[in-house]
Amino acid sequence: MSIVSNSIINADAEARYLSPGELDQIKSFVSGGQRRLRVAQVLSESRERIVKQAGGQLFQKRPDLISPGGNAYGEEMTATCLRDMDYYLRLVTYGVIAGDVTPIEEVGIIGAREMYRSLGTPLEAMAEAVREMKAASTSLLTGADAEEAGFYFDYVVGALS
Ligand SMILES: CCC1=C(C)/C(=C/C2=NC(=C\c3[nH]c(/C=C4\NC(=O)[C@H](C)[C@H]4CC)c(C)c3CCC(=O)O)/C(CCC(=O)O)=C2C)NC1=O
Repeated sequence: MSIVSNSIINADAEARYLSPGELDQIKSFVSGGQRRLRVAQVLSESRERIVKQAGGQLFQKRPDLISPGGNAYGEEMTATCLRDMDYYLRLVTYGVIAGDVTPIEEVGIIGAREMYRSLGTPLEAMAEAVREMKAASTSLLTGADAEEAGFYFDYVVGALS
């Protein structure tokens, strides 16, 4: 789940102390802690704005999605679509905090492609939605913070593509 718990589980399985290499990795995880917390906080606090802005961009590029016959057509379906975007934004904040994609993968990626296929939700449009959230988010962050968040958005885009 995170480098700390993984290292401890691995070390304890062999009843040994953490190795210098593991301690180095944990040191770098800890020293990036302030940044990860800051990024997750910005994303959490701005979630409504990010989803709204990204949703607007998505439907402008893909009006077919909210037109009759589109997967997100109608008030209820559009709301479900925006809800899914919020789900992925939330999972991105988990990844940022953990410094690891595993929490995103376990909750939102495994089985997701099959699920969306069965719902008739176009995967490439779902990936585009996440790309738009990345754009909306990284405009609220600077430099290394934007890069940190960008890594997790890119992971979701790649995994849904
Ligand atoms: C946290 C992990 C998690 C995920 C990821 C998740 C996704 C998820 N999205 C769903 C539906 C849906 N998802 C969408 C999303 C979209 N349609 C589009 O055209 C767009 C491309 C896109 C928005 C960007 C829509 C429209 C539905 C409803 C489809 C339907 O009921 O026919 C459903 C079916 C059940 C329901 O309606 O709630 C699930 C399970 N649920 C979870 O618990």
